[in-house]
Amino acid sequence: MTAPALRFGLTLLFAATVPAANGPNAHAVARPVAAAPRYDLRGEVIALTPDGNGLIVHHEEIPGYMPAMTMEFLLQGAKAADFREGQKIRARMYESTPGEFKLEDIRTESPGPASALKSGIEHNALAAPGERAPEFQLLNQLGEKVPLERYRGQRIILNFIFTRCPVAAMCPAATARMISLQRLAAARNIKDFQLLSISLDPVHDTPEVLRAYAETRGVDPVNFQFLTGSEATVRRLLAQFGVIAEPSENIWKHTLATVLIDRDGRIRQRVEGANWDPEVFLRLLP
Ligand SMILES: [Cu+2]
Repeated sequence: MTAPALRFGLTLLFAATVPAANGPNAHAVARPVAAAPRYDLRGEVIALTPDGNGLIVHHEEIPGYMPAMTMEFLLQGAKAADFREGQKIRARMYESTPGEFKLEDIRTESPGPASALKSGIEHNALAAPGERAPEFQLLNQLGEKVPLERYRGQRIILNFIFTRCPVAAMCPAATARMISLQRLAAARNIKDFQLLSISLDPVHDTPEVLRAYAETRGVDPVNFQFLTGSEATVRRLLAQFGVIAEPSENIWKHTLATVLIDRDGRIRQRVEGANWDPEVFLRLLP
């Protein structure tokens, strides 16, 4: 392990294990914010955090301090709402309290080459409400073939996730919202709809992996399927739905979107990110 990686690992360890400022590592907790060293950061906004107070940023290596990674930041002197998925930023980052990182002096980079994340969203025509949802055939978590036509006449709420997602505010939050949507709908006796979560990491997310993921989270399989398929099929669907997933450090950096497909196969509603209110969809499922 290199020295910078070791140092960062220890920082996170302290954050997880030191409960109060009077512990054995009190020097780290009590360190004044003003004294925290600042580091220049370049990265790309992947999403706003679900609470709207921060950004999930995929940043480049910060030499001597931290390897490239995707992580959450609070903001100093800026609001998350000022930023968009896919924006390239430069900022100064610091550890405001152990394990909590902030960005200040954030500048969005001048036009330059268009970000793949941003241009992919903007140039996708099929993802918009009113458009016809693309056809597909995938496998569910039981290994059964699931053609989209199976659900013609029902409403479908569809998103893309991957089971290894390490960013709590991304796929885990999106899946938690899908589950709460399923439970709220059941409590209100709303029927004739399907929740579909397609893996954007199909090589890893086999039906068996998806089944374990669903069961661990208590998903009722009656109307919530996790789907996977060939790499080519999934990449095509991602493009057609305007969701971007790029390989990064053996996982995926990606955007999130959730769409409601109506009984006639047209996209009725689309919400970006993981931070959506289940009521946005429930009120369209009478
Ligand atoms: Cu994710």
